[in-house]
Amino acid sequence: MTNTVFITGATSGFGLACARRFAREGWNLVLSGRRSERLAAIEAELQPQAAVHCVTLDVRDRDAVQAAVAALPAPFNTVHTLVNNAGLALGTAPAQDCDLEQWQRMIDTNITGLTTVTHSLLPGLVKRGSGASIINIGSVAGRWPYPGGNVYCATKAFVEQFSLALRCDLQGTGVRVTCLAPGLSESEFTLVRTGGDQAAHDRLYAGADPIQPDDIADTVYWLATLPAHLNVNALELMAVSQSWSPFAISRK
Ligand code: NDP
Ligand code: 8X3
Repeated sequence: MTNTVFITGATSGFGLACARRFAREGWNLVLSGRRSERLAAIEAELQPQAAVHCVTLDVRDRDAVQAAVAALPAPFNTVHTLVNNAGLALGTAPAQDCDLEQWQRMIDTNITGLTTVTHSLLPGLVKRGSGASIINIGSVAGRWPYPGGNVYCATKAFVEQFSLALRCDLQGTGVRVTCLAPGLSESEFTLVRTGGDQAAHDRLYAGADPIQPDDIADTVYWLATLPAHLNVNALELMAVSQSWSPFAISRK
């Protein structure tokens, strides 16, 4: 039977690269995101290689997520791999200057959305059993705090601990869970974070040879196709150009 992958946030960046990678391998694809015109174009692009089912979906909308999963037609209703990728950062200001609305949107998307999608697909994944996978896109931001990261960092820390705790509950089912935590990667992420500031995007990635979406897609595909007895619990990826800085110390 051909395997099916369900990818959230498939309209750009990592999610789109994953869609292309799994399509190349002939998997059935369930692709979701809010921008339906992009989904339609991606469906047209990938359909020659794979069966594609697109769902215009805001992961923050619990009813819509549950309805979309319940309405998956065959063969898309036997999901083997869930890639929980939809997410965003908003703003880079210190916490004391942040907009509460932006904090709420990050929590609603990166935490509530990810858990809602997971909850909806879990019964089917457990039925699939051995070899089924949940691949959650965390971030180095979930492990390493940085100025202006505040709520974004915290949402990604949630993703990692939720992934590990899920493994405990899925003990004996054969379902695997991985938190994949990338660092600096070039996508629409910085445009979204800065409200469309192309200069900020260009500055951040200039000369840094950052991770590319295809690097993440290759890693996600590798995780999904590991032998069924192996689970990568957490995997952190950085561009060689990125590492850590010393602690900040303010002095009197
Ligand atoms: P992009 O902005 O390129 O892609 C984000 C995707 O998420 C889009 O497809 C977008 O689709 C989707 N999305 C956002 N909000 C929602 C929503 N409410 N409902 C459904 N889909 C949504 O960024 P990346 O590819 O870089 O980001 C993918 C994931 O990787 C995110 O979780 C991000 O936090 C994480 N990450 C990114 C890193 C980076 O440096 N780029 C590094 C580490 C982790 P649409 O707008 O159509 O809904
Ligand atoms: C995105 C990576 O370092 O910009 O999760 O927060 S970072």
